[in-house]
Amino acid sequence: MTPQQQTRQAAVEAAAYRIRQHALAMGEVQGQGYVGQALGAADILAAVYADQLAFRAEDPAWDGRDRFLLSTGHYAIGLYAALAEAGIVPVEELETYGSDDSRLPMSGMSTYTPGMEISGGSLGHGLTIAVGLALGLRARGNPARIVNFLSDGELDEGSTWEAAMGAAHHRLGRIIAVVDINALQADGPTAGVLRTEPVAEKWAACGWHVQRVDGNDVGALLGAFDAIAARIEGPEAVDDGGHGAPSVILCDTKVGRGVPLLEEREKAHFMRIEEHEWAVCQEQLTAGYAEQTREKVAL
Ligand SMILES: Cc1ncc(C[n+]2csc(CCOP(=O)(O)OP(=O)(O)O)c2C)c(N)n1
Ligand SMILES: [Mg+2]
Repeated sequence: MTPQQQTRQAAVEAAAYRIRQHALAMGEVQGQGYVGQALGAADILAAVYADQLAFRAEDPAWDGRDRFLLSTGHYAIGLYAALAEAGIVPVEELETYGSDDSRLPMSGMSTYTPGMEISGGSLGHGLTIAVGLALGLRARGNPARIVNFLSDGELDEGSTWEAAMGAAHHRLGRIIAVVDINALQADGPTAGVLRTEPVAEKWAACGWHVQRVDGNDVGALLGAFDAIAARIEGPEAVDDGGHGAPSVILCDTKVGRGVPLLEEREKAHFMRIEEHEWAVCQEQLTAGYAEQTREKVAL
């Protein structure tokens, strides 16, 4: 790894750590919530917001911004943490998460929160919106990219696959789907709810450029985004004014990642965490990050 790559990766890892800290702090206000998903997806959100997306913190509606669509409304806690890290939502506001009159409701609402592009509580709609948005942006000559964050549960939805076929058919090369495969859904393990594997082959059959990575490995995530950027913008680019195969990054992640106490929870979809456990969670998170940083220095 070059020193530049090291610096870049360390910056994203630091952002992921702060996103996890924020998510735990928000969860503590309510005593419960979708904390496991936020911790699991923190590395993806950090790679997106600290490294990939073009945005203006002071002008979230700037027309040149890349669009980040959170299909999974219940992951909003993770996105609020990332928006705070990005400077779009004030850090002090995070403690209002889930309270009456807060701009940060438990399920993501585009009309409430700056930087929240869509309301995503009804699963399986993010990619359909991405298709319409990509067609509209291309028609207007706007080269913005659209990153749609999906969960593995959303692969149970027919609308997701209709949109996947539509994106490939219309050659919407500026769409990047990022799927958080945490192997979990509300009713239990994904493998038991509906067998969606082999997932990579399904996306490929729909006409997508497919990569599958460890979604808790920042280096692997950045590599996957770089490969997509090369396809869209580099000297070898196959993207012709926004016409190309759309890209998907399948991210295998661990619910509760970074906090061993939560990684082992059985009822992980909606976690209830005892009052005395929150401090333990923050301590475990900090200890893990310190360890990770020390290992990097030793290498
Ligand atoms: C269309 C639709 N069907 C059902 C639900 C109810 N629901 C809420 S979360 C969830 C689990 C979906 O799987 P996933 O997003 O992978 O869950 P997680 O990884 O967060 O546990 C379900 C079925 C919903 N919100 N929308
Ligand atoms: Mg899931």
